[in-house]
Amino acid sequence: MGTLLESIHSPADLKRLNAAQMTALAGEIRAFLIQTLSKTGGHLGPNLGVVELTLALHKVFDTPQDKILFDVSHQAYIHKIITGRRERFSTIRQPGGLNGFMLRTESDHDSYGAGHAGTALSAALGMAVARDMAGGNENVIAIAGDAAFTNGISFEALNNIAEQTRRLIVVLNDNEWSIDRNVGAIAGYFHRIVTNEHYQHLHDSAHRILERLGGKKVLNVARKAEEAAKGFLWPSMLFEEFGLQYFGPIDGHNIPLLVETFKFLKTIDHPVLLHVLTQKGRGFQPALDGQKKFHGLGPYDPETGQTKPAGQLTYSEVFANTLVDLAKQDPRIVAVTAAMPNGTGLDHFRPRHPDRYFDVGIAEEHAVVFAAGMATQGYRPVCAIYSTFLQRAFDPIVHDVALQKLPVVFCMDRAGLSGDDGPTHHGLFDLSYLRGIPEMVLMAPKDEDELADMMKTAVSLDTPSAIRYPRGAVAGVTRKPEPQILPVGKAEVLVDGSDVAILGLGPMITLASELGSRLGRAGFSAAVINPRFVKPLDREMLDLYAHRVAAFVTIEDHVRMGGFGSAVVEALQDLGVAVPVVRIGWPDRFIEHGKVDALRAKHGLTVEEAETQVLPLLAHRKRRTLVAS
Ligand SMILES: Cc1ncc(C[n+]2csc(CCOP(=O)(O)OP(=O)(O)O)c2C)c(N)n1
Repeated sequence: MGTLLESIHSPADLKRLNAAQMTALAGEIRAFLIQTLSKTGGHLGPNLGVVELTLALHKVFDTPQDKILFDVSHQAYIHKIITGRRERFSTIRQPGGLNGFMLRTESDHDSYGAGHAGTALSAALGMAVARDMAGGNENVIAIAGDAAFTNGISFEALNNIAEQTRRLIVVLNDNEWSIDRNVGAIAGYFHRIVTNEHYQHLHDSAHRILERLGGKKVLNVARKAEEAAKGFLWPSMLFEEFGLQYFGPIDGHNIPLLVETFKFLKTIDHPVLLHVLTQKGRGFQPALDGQKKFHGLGPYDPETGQTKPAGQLTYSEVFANTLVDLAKQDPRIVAVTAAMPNGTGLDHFRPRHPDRYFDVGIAEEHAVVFAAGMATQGYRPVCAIYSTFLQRAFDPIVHDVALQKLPVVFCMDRAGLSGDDGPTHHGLFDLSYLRGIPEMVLMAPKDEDELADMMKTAVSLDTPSAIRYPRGAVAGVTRKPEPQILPVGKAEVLVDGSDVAILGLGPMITLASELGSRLGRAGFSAAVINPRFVKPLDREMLDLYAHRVAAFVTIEDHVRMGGFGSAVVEALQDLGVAVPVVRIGWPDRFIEHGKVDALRAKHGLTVEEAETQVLPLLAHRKRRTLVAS
């Protein structure tokens, strides 16, 4: 670690540095980030892009009194380093360590937590209005990437800002990338601004003016600053129409320029938007060459950027390959992503069916209503959206898809615990929020072969449907040559039994089988069942076993409340049978980040826990005598 960086324990230490030292510090921080994240993994590219921007912000503003909000907040690592977390930084995303996003409970300097895109402007406006009401004087600054402006909430906030407050600073951090290339008209608009020759000229002269004035230390005098600013002021119609004075675009890697600009913006008594141009991955050639990969990744070689060769096939890949094949057979199938072609696997679909691939930007609500519109015209839209991000689209799923009986398919990747990313990214609520929606068919495959079957089933239905599958490697089963349509609402009994029925949802079937074997070894007859459908539930199967077994066990990678186990309890109640149900799932609290296995052990999603709970319920069942083999 460099010596300047070692001296930084709080923003006050940064404030003592001069411009040259800050520039040197930026270099040290880049080296530190590249080294540290090579071991932990994380959002390297976005953070390398905002080193100077974050240093300038902390030089000029005083957190925690002033509020700095990062949209998504995956790019807040430098903020963490500056605000007293440098020594713990090597624990980032590690169990018990720093979270990869801003977290209000982690530091007073994290004024607002995030993980989902598009919230910074609205939250900042809320804080600014609260300040105004209290007669406070603090500054509120929202930093949002260019892709955050593809999100509706950002525009809902823009529509509201000028009407609500006179003091708010919005920083548009424009690097032209989302995770993939940014898409849509707004991205095109930003691109035209930064490539416009006239702008380029203004930008250069602004640079010179500010540097000159900065040297004379006059920019903190508001009037003169305003005069100086005229040189680089260029009203961008879009933001000016929203009532935000637009400044920029300026070089987001020039510390003196950024510092002087922020000093000036601090003095302005109306909402402003500063457009800064940054380079994602700056200072690390592999990240510049591989923007998508280095947006967020696991450990890598800090010299070459090389990562371990891809291991086992993932559920996302099986989803994408299957969709490519299904789309060959069925011209009605179209694929929709909300800025996640890479994560969902749809970047594999894109070149194979370019006319039937739609990336709508970070806009999950729009994605779903758009899909509904296509479905009214006879298409079979498949929306590939992570479980956690689909939460955004709850109302469109109810109002636009289900109520209108439209056959939209939701393929919910990352359903279940996401691990290192933590609570903003765990997909633990989808069953709860989808289960109560009439018309919806809800499925969870036990392995990759069944995922393909469920996709084929889903596109054959005339109702909406959703399939949940986890992050990461598939089970590794032998695949059928062709997927099959499954009978809707029918479970699969893998092992019959008469003392206890164990229902393992999706890949949790492996825990169910293990529990079945243990109980078998303890002398009980355990049925192991793959439910396949959370809705409609296989009531016939439940009725059959309810009259046979002493207890059910349900195991799901989902919150217990309102999840699959709850559905089983409700169904048994409706059937008028009183058989106890041991429900294994996540408790009613937000689960921290960490390794999946360790978190399962901590929160009781284990075979041992299930066994402990179920054994007393089987006490009155006579154990079979085991014949030693
Ligand atoms: C609602 C929602 N959908 C999708 C994502 C996944 N996601 C995380 S960062 C990101 C791109 C952000 O791009 P930008 O705001 O331009 O910031 P940059 O990474 O380029 O600095 C996306 C799509 C998310 N965090 N939230």
